[in-house]
Amino acid sequence: MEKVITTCPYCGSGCSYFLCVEDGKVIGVAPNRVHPISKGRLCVKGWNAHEFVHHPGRLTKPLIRKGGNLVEASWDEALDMVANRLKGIKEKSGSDSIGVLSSAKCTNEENFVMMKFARAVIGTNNVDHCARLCHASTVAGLARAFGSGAMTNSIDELEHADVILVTGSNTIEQHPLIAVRILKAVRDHGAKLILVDPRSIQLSKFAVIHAKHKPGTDVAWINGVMNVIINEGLADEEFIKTRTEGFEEMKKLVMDYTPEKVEEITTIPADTIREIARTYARASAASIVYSMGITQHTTGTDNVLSCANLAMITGNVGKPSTGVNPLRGQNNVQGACDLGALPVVYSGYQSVADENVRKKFSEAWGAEMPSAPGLTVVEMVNAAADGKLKGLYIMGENPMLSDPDLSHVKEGLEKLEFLVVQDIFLTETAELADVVLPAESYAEKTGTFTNTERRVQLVNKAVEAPGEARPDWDIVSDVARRMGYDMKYNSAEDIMTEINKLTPSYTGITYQRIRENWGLAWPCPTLDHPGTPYLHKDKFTRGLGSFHAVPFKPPAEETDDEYPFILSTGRMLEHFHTGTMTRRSDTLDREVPKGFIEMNPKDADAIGVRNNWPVRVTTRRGSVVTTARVTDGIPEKMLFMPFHFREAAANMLTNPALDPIAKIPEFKVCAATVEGVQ
Ligand SMILES: Nc1nc2c(c(=O)[nH]1)N[C@H]1C(S)=C(S)[C@@H](COP(=O)(O)OP(=O)(O)OC[C@H]3O[C@@H](n4cnc5c(=O)[nH]c(N)nc54)[C@H](O)[C@@H]3O)O[C@H]1N2
Ligand SMILES: Nc1nc2c(c(=O)[nH]1)N[C@H]1C(S)=C(S)[C@@H](COP(=O)(O)OP(=O)(O)OC[C@H]3O[C@@H](n4cnc5c(=O)[nH]c(N)nc54)[C@H](O)[C@@H]3O)O[C@H]1N2
Ligand code: SF4
Ligand SMILES: [Mo]
Repeated sequence: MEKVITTCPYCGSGCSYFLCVEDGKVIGVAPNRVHPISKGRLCVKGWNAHEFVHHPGRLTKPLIRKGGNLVEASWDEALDMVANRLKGIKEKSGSDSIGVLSSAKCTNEENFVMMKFARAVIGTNNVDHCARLCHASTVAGLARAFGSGAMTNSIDELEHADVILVTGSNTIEQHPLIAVRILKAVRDHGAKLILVDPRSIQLSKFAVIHAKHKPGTDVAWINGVMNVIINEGLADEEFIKTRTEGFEEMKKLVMDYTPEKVEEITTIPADTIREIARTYARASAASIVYSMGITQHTTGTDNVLSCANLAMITGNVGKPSTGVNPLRGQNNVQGACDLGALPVVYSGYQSVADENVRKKFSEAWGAEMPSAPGLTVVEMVNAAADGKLKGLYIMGENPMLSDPDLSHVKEGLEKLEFLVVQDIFLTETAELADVVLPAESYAEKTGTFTNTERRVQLVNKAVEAPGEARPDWDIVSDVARRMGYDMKYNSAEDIMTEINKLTPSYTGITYQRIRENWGLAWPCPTLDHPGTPYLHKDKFTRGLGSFHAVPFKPPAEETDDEYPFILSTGRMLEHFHTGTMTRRSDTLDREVPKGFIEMNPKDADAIGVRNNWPVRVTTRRGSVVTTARVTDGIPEKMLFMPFHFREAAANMLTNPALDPIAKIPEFKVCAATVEGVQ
């Protein structure tokens, strides 16, 4: 048996393991005991990350639509069709009538090639990916507050914090191997865990304080906590004076948010607000950890700015075991952002608005660079529905289950003149495509993923691809060549060499170095630079840290008599996103074979429903039948539904309202009603 070292394709923790290969098949996973994050452990998805690889549903040949059906075609026929149709749309309706969705499941090299394809070949900045649905508000908020939109500290450091404030992150289920570190801090080093989450989650058991608030009221509780910190003299005056700006204006606003007023908005008792303030502010090193409960709101950017305010007011930034730590979700969402699969930046966050940057890329790539900012994910869907976007190339995303308000998404995708989907399975989105291109999975190709702490790690080819599937970078470059642009790479490493040249923060990150070191964290500007485990040490990336006065605003949709429940959506341990991989893994599918909605026993009683009975959930967008999971872990008048299950798709229900700055949809709050089904 051969063992090939690689990086997990599921979450952003970035665990490493060996794929065990026998007779050309991956037959299991073996732990990597010396890896700095996983340290020989994995979660249930990592242990079973070989199972979907040889699933009979893998795409093995290109498909093209003929007479309404998708039928097998040769690569030549399919790629010529993609190139000709995209070229035709570009000539007739202009470059900006085409969009590209890149992928946080794909490698850094593939994201780089895809964003180059959008800009140099199509001539548009319409390139985005699922980070928009995830941490767009983190990127916008932390860039404003600190100058850089990434996790400020490393995973290792969590272990040595005195206080860890977790909010809107179900860490044990969604970032299990990061949660291991939080629990280690609590159990082995006496750290205090403060949890602010509307639901009971597995972390609740370990928290000294668990404040359950009304979803969508995060700005209010954070302002309340800062009100107490200021009034009780717990602020770090020295840090505020020397390292930050904008404090006085923020202080003025925060003075209105007394604990009593905050209790009315959030339902968190005033005394609990005081306790959170004292515990957090008195720590010598306090870390904030957050995820989608903070970001997926129309006030997502405000929520992130509030977290940054709280860290700065107590001087908890730029030191070990402190900081604001957004846990990035997908295996390579950090990398897809770093490599410029975003509508306003090239790789390394170099702005498309900057003439010098455009000139640099234009010279490197021999093509004119577009300067207008591109469309974001939900904007592309809207533009398609309005008939303005005519062609869409989707690599490794499944918006027909992951975008808000699916009826609208379907309308948009069906209206496109041409849709091409490149995936490893025939997804709900691929079913609507004109051409489907079969890609290699992580087990079949080489490249790099960048995890949530900015650590760039290798993915190594373990087995041959099924049928005629090809690596994503190779497919995209082939389309480029067929459109008359000379894009040729011999390997993923070849692409990394170009990334090194054009991306200052990745310049020192070579395959040879990351093979030796279990990865390197960017910024890594030179070949002998050791990488950067924590940011903003003596100086914020933007110079001074910036406080923002953030007033509380309610969610876009509030409850009323017709829709009296707050519906929140999210995830669970055993499944990942739209289920394309986990629902095709026997072990995981057996654990949780179908969808459900969590509801409080009192609410279940009121509509005459028991655990496991069918219920219909309805919002202004649509209706879905699923199964009630009755639990007192969720407060009354709140519902929680995972979005993994196509037959009970949560996004039939969600509100596509966007945060005005980050354009992230409000997946975490909408108004709903629920009834029993006979
Ligand atoms: N098993 C598994 N792991 C995953 C994923 C997966 O699909 N499955 N997806 C990955 C990805 S891409 C991501 S982005 C991460 C997401 O990871 P998380 O953000 O941890 O997961 P979610 O379930 O979306 O929501 C997190 C928590 O937010 C809480 N919440 C709901 N509303 C609010 C609110 O208004 N305020 C606050 N403060 N909290 C609220 C919920 O109760 C929930 O506990 O997980 C990654 N890891
Ligand atoms: N209601 C609700 N909706 C949500 C969220 C929520 O909390 N609530 N969360 C949002 C968040 S945070 C995220 S990140 C998004 C995720 O949204 P998506 O990214 O659309 O969801 P995934 O299921 O991860 O889609 C990844 C696709 O890539 C394919 N794939 C895997 N490996 C490869 C590869 O190597 N090459 C190619 N070409 N394809 C590959 C998979 O089969 C799958 O179809 O969902 C968002 N949607
Ligand atoms: S914690 Fe995340 S990276 Fe680690 S094994 Fe589980 S899914 Fe994979
Ligand atoms: Mo995500």
